[in-house]
Amino acid sequence: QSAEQSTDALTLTDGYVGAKDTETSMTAVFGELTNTTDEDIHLTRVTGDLEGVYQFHETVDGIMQETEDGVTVPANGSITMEPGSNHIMIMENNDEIAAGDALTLTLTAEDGTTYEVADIPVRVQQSAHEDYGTGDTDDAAEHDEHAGH
Ligand SMILES: [Cu+2]
Repeated sequence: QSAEQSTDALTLTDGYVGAKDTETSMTAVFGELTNTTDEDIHLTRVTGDLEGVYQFHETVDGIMQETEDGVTVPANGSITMEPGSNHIMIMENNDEIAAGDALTLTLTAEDGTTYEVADIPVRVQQSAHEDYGTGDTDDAAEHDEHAGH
């Protein structure tokens, strides 16, 4: 009666969590999520052992948003989560998440099966997750600064 738990069906390759300090309340999880089974896995829920609210996100026209219906990892296939594209968002976290820390994710499928992905390392990212977008705001700010001279 309790949901089946599987650890081998879904694997995360090159997975990492973006490091952050206490000034930022959000970060994200990236990597290649691979389905080793012969059936699609439709994930509808994600939680983790670091504090926060977890969501599946996608990026549409440079703006990230929660996906409407979780994420489907195709049978014997994979999805790539990377900055500027799909990712698992961690929000409302006010702790420092630093290199050396690790995250365990619990992914829950539509049918109730849970998949645990343990020991995802925290890594300092080259460019901040929230940097992508149109860049319009940055440009405007820069222009204003120059206008003052
Ligand atoms: Cu996001």
